[in-house]
Amino acid sequence: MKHTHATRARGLAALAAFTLIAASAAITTAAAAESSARPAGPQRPLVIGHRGTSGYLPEHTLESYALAIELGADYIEPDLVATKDGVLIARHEPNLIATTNVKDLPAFASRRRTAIVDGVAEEGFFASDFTYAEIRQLRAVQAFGERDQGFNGAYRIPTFDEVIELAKRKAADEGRVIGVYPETKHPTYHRNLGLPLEDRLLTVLQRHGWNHRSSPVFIQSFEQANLKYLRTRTSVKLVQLVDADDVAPDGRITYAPPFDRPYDWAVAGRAGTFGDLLTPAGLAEVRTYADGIGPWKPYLISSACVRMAGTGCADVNGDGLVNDADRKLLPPTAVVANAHALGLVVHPYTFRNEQRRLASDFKGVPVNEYLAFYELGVDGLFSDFADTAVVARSLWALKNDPDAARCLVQGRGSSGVVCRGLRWLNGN
Ligand SMILES: [Ca+2]
Repeated sequence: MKHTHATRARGLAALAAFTLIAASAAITTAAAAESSARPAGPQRPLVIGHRGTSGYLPEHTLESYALAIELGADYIEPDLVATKDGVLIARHEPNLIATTNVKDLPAFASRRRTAIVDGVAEEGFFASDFTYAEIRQLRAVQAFGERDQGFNGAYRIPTFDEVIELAKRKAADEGRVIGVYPETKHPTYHRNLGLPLEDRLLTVLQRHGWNHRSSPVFIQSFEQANLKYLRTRTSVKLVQLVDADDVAPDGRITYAPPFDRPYDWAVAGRAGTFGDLLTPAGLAEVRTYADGIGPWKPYLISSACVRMAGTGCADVNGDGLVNDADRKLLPPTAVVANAHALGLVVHPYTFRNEQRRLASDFKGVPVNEYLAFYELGVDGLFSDFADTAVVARSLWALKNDPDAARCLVQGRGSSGVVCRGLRWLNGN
């Protein structure tokens, strides 16, 4: 999960979001009068609301998750870290400094310290130094400087319990399945603190009746040993995340600590890189304990500099910045096909609307990136902007489902079944 700099295009994204909210509200009202069932057609890829709809609202808040659902996400994605008293809360990192207002609260000034997370020293405020009662005093902030800061301080930090309760409540409201896609963050780090995540996570799922094979739940991890452990403890679907450090000018994936391999491999002295998990042999190993892979998207379609300047990419679009917009796509890899051959689902991350994050081939239109990956056959994807992912999926359905256009215009498929609206196009 790369964090680079630059700004642009937020206004356009916000305008698009507003238009889509208005449009989908009208469609939903019309569809509600008559139940609809989707005729047989290609399976729709899942839209996973990454940290909720973090493109618009501060990540990992109930509001961010709820908006993702309203915009059409099938799953919401809480990252999980543990408090001092062992409560699982939704945060991207144990360090709270970038995603909350904790540094502005004098009561907690003395909690500031340096900690080692996966071998890297970080300064900040760490969840394991706070009780859940104290966490409740914090408020979330937008972690990406180029995104809207206007909701900073408005929303509190939810527990995993609350995230599941929200998913169930919204599912009942909307009459469709809404799942959760929790990530165990830094499992080795938490285990070393005496706050292991795995059994706590299963206890919460059990409490809500979601600790079984058919639960709308995927558990994800960048580490491997804790997924193997979870496989012995639960039948819930498991996903191996596959990270890397960067992409070289020629499109090769690069590896540097701590993004070179699962951290439990580093601790155990196992050599190799994340990329080893995606070779045929690596995928076969993943198949022994997991149901799918969550690869960083360059593993599926990488990109190279359009033109070199020194040792990096030239600023070919002349905007004074060097980023993905100065790259061109390379042919897709065989990872999707190889994973599917073993029965593994493929859910790449992370899809984002900002212009600087889009390869030149996409011509500044985020929908084009989604279409490329849907066409490649992914089973789902993680998006910061669920509405864009959903609209792109509607277009994909129109291209790939012979009944989709007929349904869109006439409200009935060739079999006579009622099929209307954006929700039908999206398979729910
Ligand atoms: Ca540029």
